[in-house]
Formats: sequence, C-alpha cells, structure tokens
Amino acid sequence: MTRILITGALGQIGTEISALLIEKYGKKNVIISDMREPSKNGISENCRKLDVTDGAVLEKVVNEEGITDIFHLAAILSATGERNPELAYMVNSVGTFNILKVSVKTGINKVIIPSSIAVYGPSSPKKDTPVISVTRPDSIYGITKVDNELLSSYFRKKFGLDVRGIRFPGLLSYKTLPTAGTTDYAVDMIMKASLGEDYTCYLSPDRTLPMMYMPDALEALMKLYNADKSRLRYSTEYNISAFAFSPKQLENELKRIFPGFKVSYVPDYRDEIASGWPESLDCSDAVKDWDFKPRFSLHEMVDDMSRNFRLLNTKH
Ligand code: NAD
Ligand code: AKB
Repeated sequence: MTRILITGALGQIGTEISALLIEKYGKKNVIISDMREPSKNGISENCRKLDVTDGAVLEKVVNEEGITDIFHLAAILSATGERNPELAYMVNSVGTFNILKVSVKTGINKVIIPSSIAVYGPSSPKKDTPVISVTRPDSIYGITKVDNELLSSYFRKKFGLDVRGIRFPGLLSYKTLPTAGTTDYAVDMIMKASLGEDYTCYLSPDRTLPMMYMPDALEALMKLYNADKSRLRYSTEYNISAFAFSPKQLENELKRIFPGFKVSYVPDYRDEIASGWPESLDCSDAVKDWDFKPRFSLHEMVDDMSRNFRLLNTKH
C-alpha cells in the first residue's frame, strides 16, 4: 500500500499536489507536513508540524506512519534565501540530506525532490539551456539546489534509491500565492492587473525567464512520479517549461485584457539573482523519458489566472 509523506505541504506547490494526492490515494494515506503552524482551514487542518532539519523526528514520523514514498517540497526559495543564506543552507541542504538518509535507512520506494532553473548561473548557456550544462550558480538558493541534485544522483547510484525531480521554471498559480521566490513577480503582476491596481516590478522590463502554469507543473510531477524507472536517465535534473516571457511582455499581454493597466520598474536584488538564470530551456529529455507535454500557452495562462483572481475577489 502506498503511504505518502509530503514535506513543505503548505507552500505554493505543496497545497496543490497534496489535494491531488489525497484525491488519488485517500486522506489516510497522505501525511501532510510543514514547518509552519497549520491554520484552521482546508488542507492545513490535517497538517502536522515537521521540521526537515531534524533528522531524528523525520525518521520517527516515517517509521510511525509506515511511509513508502516522499514528496519533499520543504525549501527556502531564492529571494528569502538570499536574505538568509544560513537558513537556506540548513533547510535546503541539511534538510534534503536528512530526507535522502532517512529514505535509505527506512527503505522508501520513491522520493520526489523538485530542483530549479536556479541551478544555472552566469556561465550557463542562456537560450535552450540543456540539462547537461555548466551549473555554477551564484545565489545561495542555486548553490543548495545543485547540492541537492548531486546528492540525489549520489544516493541513486550508491544506494539504489529511486530519487526523481524536475528543474522547475517560475510557477504561476492563484490558489496559494508564492511568497519567497524571484519569479513571483509574474503572479503579483497578474493579480494586480486583475484587481484593477497598478504594479511596481522588481525585475528589469527585459528580464526574460522560463515559466509554467501550475496545472501543467502538477501534471508533470505526477507523470514523473508514475514514470517507468527504466526510462529515466536522470535523477532530479529534468528541465521543463511551457513558455518564456519578460516582465514587459507580460505587461503587454495583460494590457490586452486590462488596457488601463500601468507598471513601473524598480529593479532590486532579485533582478541580480534572475540575471544568472536561463531565458529558455531545452526540455527534450523530459519529453523523451516521461512524455512531458504542457497544455497552457502564455495567452491561456493569463486568461485563466486573471479570471480566477477576479472570481476570488468577488467571493471575498
Ligand atoms: P514555498 O516556499 O511555497 O513552500 C515551501 C514550504 O516549505 C513552506 O510552506 C515552508 O513553510 C516549508 N518549510 C520551510 N522550512 C521548512 C523546514 N525546515 N521544514 C519543513 N518545512 C519547511 O515553495 P514551493 O514553491 O512550494 O516550492 C517547493 C519546491 O519546488 C522547492 O524545492 C522549490 O525549490 C521548488 N521550486 C519551486 C518553484 C516555484 O516557482 N514555486 C520553481 C522551481 C523550483
Ligand atoms: C524562485 O524564484 O526562487 C523559484 C524558482 C525558479 O526556483 N520560483
């Protein structure tokens, strides 16, 4: 029987993948956890407090709950990480090492660990960046993500642990808002435009980045989770994205729906972080190995997200 532990389950991806896994495997077989105190609504009601930097408690929970698979989503993202490098190192590097170590010790079947485009850096190719490229990031978040990828490959080779993951681009969603990353500007901009407000963007107008809508990200995670192990040439390094745009292009896309929308640009330290990331990715390995196929175009994503933000606004 499959018993899944999700770490970082109250985050942007965690809340949505938890709902999906609960629907598929049943509430009693999906243990959702996070460092944060659960609030009293929705999914977080059943969330147990679990700090991934505490390996002993992690092992206890895995044993007590009879966990077979782990979705490890607990992390400190790029913007928060750059303001608190020690926290980023502890959660991302030490926390992930604990997950891998406990997984081997307790005989976990499958571990999912998302990676990020942040593994790339100023010396990586900028366009159609392939999986195997120079990965010398200069943000602490990127450094910990490279460390996670190398550790995952090591545990896969040395201990036969089935560790899988995706280098996600910036993810756009409206159900749980992102709060800690560099690509979050895109969600903020769509939300402001949808609510009839102006927006001040912290990235340069021409800072192009690969992106993807959350429904496609969730489908990709589930496809990789269920993929035939013998087809997987990589561990957590698969590149995926659906489209790429700059803040100016997103502004223009939003003006199609909201002609009066105004954006001003005041780049800050997050623009520096993004300057080392690719503008577009070569996703052919994910297509070849586990049939990656995004559904939403930039147009469709903007239409769907702005409609949902307006709906949410009228409900409140
Ligand atoms: P998020 O910041 O929304 O959520 C992370 C969660 O981890 C939060 O709920 C936080 O409370 C929790 N957490 C922090 N420290 C913890 C600890 N010590 N123990 C347990 N939980 C802790 O992040 P997300 O966007 O859901 O990202 C999930 C994964 O996907 C991360 O590995 C991230 O690097 C990766 N990723 C996300 C994006 C994106 O755009 N969202 C892009 C690329 C990669
Ligand atoms: C961030 O901006 O930190 C994340 C990511 C691309 O990893 N969205």
